[in-house]
Amino acid sequence: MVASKIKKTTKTVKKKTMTKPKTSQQQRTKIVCISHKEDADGISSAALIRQAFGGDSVLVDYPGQMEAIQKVCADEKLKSLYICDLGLSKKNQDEFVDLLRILKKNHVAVTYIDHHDIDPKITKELEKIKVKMIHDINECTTVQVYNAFKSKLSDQAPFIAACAAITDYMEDRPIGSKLLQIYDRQFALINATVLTYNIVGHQKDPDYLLYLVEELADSKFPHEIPNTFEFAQIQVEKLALIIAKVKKGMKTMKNIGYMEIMDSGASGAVNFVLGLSGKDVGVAYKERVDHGIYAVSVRGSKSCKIHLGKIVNILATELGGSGGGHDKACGAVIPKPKIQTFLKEFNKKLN
Ligand SMILES: [Mn+2]
Repeated sequence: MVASKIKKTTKTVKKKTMTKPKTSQQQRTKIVCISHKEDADGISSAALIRQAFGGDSVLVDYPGQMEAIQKVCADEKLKSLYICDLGLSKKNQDEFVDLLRILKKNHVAVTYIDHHDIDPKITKELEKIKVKMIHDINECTTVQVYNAFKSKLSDQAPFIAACAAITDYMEDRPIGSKLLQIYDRQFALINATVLTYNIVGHQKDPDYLLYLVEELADSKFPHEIPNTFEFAQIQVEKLALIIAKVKKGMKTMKNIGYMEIMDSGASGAVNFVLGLSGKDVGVAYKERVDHGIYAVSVRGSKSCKIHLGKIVNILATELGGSGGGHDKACGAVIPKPKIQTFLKEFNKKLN
């Protein structure tokens, strides 16, 4: 359903750009950053882009990613677009290239900054149409944003980048570790964690997420934003309840621990599923009633040697969904009736 909706919009966009007279470059004034809304790396990337270039922030999750990009691309005032921390999958990568190709034809400047696994064929195509690519799988997105645009950023920016690196488990990478070294480790850890809990706990409050982006863009530290610690404390208490629920409701197959989550985010529970199952791979999934799909979170233990993001990308696409991400942390969107097949097949592929 989602796919057909998106296709329809693609057609309208193409039609518009072909039949209407081209908007001249002078009329294009808008700067927009589309970024990932579910974690500190996405929110912080949006904040640093805003600090460096101003403009509007559009925050999306994976199920809503293409629809949002569609909508922004159709804006005839768009002058410059930044896309941050949004990995591509087999399902959407071709459409993504097509959309950016239309933008480039209309002389919109496009910068794609990310660190998720990407099909080399897609990298080539994006470079061919002159999308500015900042892509390194070894540093989180915010660290790459900082590194590319530091001359336009404040003294607080490396701290925000270090916090994002921590929450993406990438604070041991060459640039990320240097940024973390500037600060006291505990000071960075508590700020990163408080920021993350405020983001996770406000997923259904888009205005608050935008407010966070604005505050961080305004050079505030997470601890300086009112009530963040109090809110984080409430989230910690909720997580403690999730631990008890995971202990009760988690199931296992040979290679995975898995659980359907009803009343919290799947990504908040998945690490407990991984840890408490004793397996090398944990899966948590939550129904998105409005879309008829499951949002799936997958995590691998340190001893897991398989690139989970690549497997999930292929399997999810085979099942009519989409997915992908990192070697030990990735996600998928799976059509509701296919979730059991997904679990069984995923378990098999891990043999
Ligand atoms: Mn990230």
